[in-house]
Amino acid sequence: MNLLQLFIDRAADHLDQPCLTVPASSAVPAEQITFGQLFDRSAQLSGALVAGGAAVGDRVVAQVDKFPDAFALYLACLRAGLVYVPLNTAYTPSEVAFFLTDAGAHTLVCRPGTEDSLADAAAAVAVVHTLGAAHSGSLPRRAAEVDPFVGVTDRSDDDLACMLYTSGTTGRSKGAMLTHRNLAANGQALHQVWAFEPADVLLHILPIFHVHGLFVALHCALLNASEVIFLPGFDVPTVRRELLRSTVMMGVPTHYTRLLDDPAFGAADCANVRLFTSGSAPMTEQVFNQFTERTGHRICERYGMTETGILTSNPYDGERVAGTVGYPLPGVELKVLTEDGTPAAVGENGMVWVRGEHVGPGYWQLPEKTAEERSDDGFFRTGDVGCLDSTGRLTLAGRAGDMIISGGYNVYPKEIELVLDETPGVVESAVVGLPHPDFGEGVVAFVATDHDDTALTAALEAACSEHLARFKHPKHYFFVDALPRNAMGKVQKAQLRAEHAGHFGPS
Ligand code: MCA
Repeated sequence: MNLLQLFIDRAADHLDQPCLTVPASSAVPAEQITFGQLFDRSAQLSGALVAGGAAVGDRVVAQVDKFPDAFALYLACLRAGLVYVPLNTAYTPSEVAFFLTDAGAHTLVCRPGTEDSLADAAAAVAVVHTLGAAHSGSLPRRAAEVDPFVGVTDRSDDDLACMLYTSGTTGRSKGAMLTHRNLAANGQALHQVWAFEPADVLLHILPIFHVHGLFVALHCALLNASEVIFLPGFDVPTVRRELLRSTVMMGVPTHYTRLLDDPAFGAADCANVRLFTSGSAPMTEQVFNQFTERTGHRICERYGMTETGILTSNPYDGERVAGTVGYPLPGVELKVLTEDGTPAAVGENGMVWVRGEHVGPGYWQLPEKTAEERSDDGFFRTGDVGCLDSTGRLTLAGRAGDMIISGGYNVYPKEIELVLDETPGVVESAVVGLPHPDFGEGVVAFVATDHDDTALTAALEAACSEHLARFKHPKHYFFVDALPRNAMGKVQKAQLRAEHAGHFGPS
């Protein structure tokens, strides 16, 4: 079944009710649209995409800001059976070029004003449209000229709905494929375990180009026909103001840290809230406990991945334990295996494997990589290490690889090292994450060189600006004569992390 049909069915009795409310702010105009208007808008944008020649199964890549039309664009793709591929707005033209080519995209939808900088990248696609706030851009203009696409294209559960790129351990990003079934199953499971209620109002503070903001948050709201307060970004005064009439907020740990940094933030701000959830990065027990002390709320930490959606959650009606990510969602089979493939004992760390309807079919056009991370009986190797307690509650201990999570964004050191190593004067580099009070982990680079530090810093920053989204840029460079290596010749990243753990101050 097409996922959009599920949303339309759930909202059938609520078409006149507010769906997305954008409060007045400096970033985007105030706006409110109902469920009926959202679905109509998706039909109009769908009409424009199809008029441009996009056909069922074609990939539509979007790099757009956050406003109601941007969400309608996602639904427009579902409607016409197109595969929606959202991109982080921080990605540079060279990163976008890779995604367009790799996805074999038919259409690019970008921000008004970015067409020129994306012109080279866009040579790979048949159609380029722009989409901006307040219905600006060529896509809305085209939509006004053509007939809306009012039907909902038949899709089987196993057809692709979306593809989201995750950076790779090899430095090459992979398109994680997600089907209509994967998204429907995950949305319904979360809607159930987080006990959505008719009067819920969701405060939406996340970007809508990742699983967390686009699927976890918005699918729950759509399945519940709930109003969403749709903030273009995160700033503490606006969030405090809008929390007053919200019942649910989903965030990453950085959001909670920033709220706690405001000494005036407290229980009165949260009087109407029934649920705070956190994910995308580990939350420290300190932040969890401080939040409880200040507000009386125990944040519900949960765990997921782009490839799988959300896998586990602390209970809604049971004990939410700091530092744990709770129990598998309905429909998720989860096991922890030791290195020799046998089940880990209670409390023993091992690799987390998962299976179920939420788990996507693999990586776009990478059958070998897909097979590498899957067992013969269909379990997906998450790459996360953790242990189960005697009740089946999961605690994560870390990742098998050296991925960094900065403010909820995954950053793969290899991708950055490849850029740094290309810079003249660099012998080699090692990128690691160090504890950071705001972002959880902050990206830093150790650069082996005999060149002048100042000139080299400028060259490295220039190289990063050209090739990498800003959140991936090292926030500090350490220049060294040589990188520490073990007897096998492997760079000792753990040693670098330990020696410089206090660099960004207490975390
Ligand atoms: C912004 N900057 C960052 C980050 N975000 N640097 C490192 N890590 C970051 N996450 C930098 C910018 O480049 C800029 O640098 C400066 O900080 C200020 O930028 P601004 O846009 O104002 O940042 P912000 O609005 O303060 O953003 C912080 C944020 C944002 C709100 C925490 O990063 C965010 O929305 N994170 C959520 C990510 C998320 O949704 N992840 C879900 C992935 P400069 O000043 O040098 O120019 S989905 C997932 O992981 C799975 C499935 C799951 O389980 O959820």
